[in-house]
Amino acid sequence: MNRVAVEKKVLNENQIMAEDLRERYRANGVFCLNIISSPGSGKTSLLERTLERLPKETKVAVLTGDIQTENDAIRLAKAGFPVKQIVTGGTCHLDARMIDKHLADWPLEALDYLLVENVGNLVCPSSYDLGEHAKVVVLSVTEGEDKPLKYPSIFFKAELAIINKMDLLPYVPFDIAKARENIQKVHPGADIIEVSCTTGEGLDKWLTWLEARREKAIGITVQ
Ligand SMILES: Nc1nc2c(ncn2[C@@H]2O[C@H](COP(=O)(O)OP(=O)(O)O)[C@@H](O)[C@H]2O)c(=O)[nH]1
Ligand SMILES: [Mg+2]
Repeated sequence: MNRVAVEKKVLNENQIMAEDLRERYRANGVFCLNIISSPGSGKTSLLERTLERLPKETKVAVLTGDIQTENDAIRLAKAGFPVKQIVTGGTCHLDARMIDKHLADWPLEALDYLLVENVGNLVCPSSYDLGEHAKVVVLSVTEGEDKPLKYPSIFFKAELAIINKMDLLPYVPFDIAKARENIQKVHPGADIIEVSCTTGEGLDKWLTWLEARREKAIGITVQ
């Protein structure tokens, strides 16, 4: 079998599992987000700030993927919500089977939100459906405003682009207008929110987006 055929087979198998997960999320009223970025853009930081800000009664759980180490799960568990690390052991993305396996002992009916931090990579994770309601891409101002043009697939597939590390904008040659323009070029109409996980700037907007998107997906008003 050649490489293309194998890749197609793997992606088809993933799609079947992703549809199964999607149906289970629907049946249990779970809203699932798949958060993708390069290593170091601030996915874990965004999740840390999100968990700190969500009301304690929110039924949220986090799955965080990495090639090695449990570091991110240790950071995220501090907020007191259920967190599991998925160590891929070399694989550059999460797939639907990994999600299914790590959800095995979590009762989905007890969850409102399932937030998934993908492995740091702008290429591979974009090809793997995890049954999520939406993908979110994080781009930080230290990465260059050209990245949406270089990695169009993930910027096209993500409903929301978060531009992080806005506190560093005065110190780096990052053209924010151009970054917005480049995101819109590959994904006309994409939502864009500028944040700093360090200063907290923009995080209210992100949390408002998160709640509204869940309401849209689940069809109920979150209190
Ligand atoms: N200055 C600044 N640093 C940030 C911000 N968000 C994250 N960082 C730092 O960037 C590094 C990588 O963040 P992390 O959340 O681990 O990124 P991940 O690899 O995408 O999960 C850490 O040292 C964070 O403290 C931000 O908004 N501003
Ligand atoms: Mg991380």
